[in-house]
Amino acid sequence: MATRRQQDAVLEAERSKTKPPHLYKVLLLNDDFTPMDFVVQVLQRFFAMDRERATAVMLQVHREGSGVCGVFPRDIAATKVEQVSSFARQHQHPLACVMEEE
Ligand code: TYC
Repeated sequence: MATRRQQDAVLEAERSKTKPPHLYKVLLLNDDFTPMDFVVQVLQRFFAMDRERATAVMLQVHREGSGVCGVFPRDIAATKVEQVSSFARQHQHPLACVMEEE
């Protein structure tokens, strides 16, 4: 039976091994062809933004060339990129979505 002190030592060793996950920004890139409305829909559907926030992010991408949709652990960021890219392809828009380590 481990003592309380031994249990604490094990917990401390476990705790110090736990590293925070690497985080990745998911970005949309501007292009001249994807309709503004479609980009707003994408931000609402895949990044759970309300219409106002989605419009602000879309306009930032339109004016500055790129914009952050969110920050996620690697697997979730990669899934968002795949979902957005596939949705854009299905609708035959050239909308580009990429991830970048923070
Ligand atoms: N520039 C596009 C237009 O004028 C709109 C747009 C915004 C496209 C954001 C892509 O990620 C994008 N229709």
